[in-house]
Amino acid sequence: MHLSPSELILNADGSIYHLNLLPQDIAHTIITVGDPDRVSEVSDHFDSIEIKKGKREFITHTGHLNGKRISVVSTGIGTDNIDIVLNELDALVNIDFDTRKVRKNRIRLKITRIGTSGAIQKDIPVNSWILTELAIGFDGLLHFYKNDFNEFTDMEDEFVRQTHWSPNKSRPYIVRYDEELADIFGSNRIRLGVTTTNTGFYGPQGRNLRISSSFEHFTESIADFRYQDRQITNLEMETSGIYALSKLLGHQAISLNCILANRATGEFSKNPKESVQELIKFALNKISSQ
Ligand code: R1P
Repeated sequence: MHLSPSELILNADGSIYHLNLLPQDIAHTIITVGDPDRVSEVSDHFDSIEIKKGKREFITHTGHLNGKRISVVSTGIGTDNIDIVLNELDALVNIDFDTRKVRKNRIRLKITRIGTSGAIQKDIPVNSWILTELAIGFDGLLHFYKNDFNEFTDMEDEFVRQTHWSPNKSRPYIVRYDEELADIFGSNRIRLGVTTTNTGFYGPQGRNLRISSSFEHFTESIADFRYQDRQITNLEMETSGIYALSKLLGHQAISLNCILANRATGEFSKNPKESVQELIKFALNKISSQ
């Protein structure tokens, strides 16, 4: 099928619409970060940088570390942006921009998110790191794509039941990490977690500044959720979208989050920059030695 100019939008130089990248600009090993300023905090560790491009919040640096070609891309905040970034990264490798047709031989990207997040269990210290084994999406992005995800229907139903999830809200969906990619990050500093992703930072994460969240005691309620031996560890705004679209598109993805806040104890990291920097160094070391 030939994709029309309104569906596959290319800029005048042939680059993809939002990311502003040409197919040759990205590596097959990708790191995503939320904050555009975090891109250079990652690429500062590269041995060499070959490309620096960007548009809006989507900044990309591609370079080499220990002989490995790596692209670091900022997604900005939220799964609405993840929809753009994942589809455009996939188009860069799996759609021929000249013929506007999907390529027969698909490329599988390895995608690692290095993000920040808030813990909801008291025993998870600030500045610790969580690798998301299961992502629970409250964002609804998956529901806009045809899918046959049913591995976690029972856990989703149980979540809805235990938390009295309102039918006015999108049904939570659960997606698992890529185990093979996760294996490279083995370390006793990493805790495997169940991460919830939501569409906002205040009401959608149970924060009440001047207006109240419609879900009273939100963090306490989801912290109390139990399914077999699982409990929810942390909250952020991208992981479920990354896992869902990676699975649908055939890419491998994992999400690492540095815990900056603990919502149960009310603490916030005193050294967030250093803490994230340590996670970046850890992740780069593992990724570049593969
Ligand atoms: C909110 O402050 C942002 O920080 C977290 C959330 O997921 C959200 O994007 O992640 P990043 O630091 O990766 O952006």
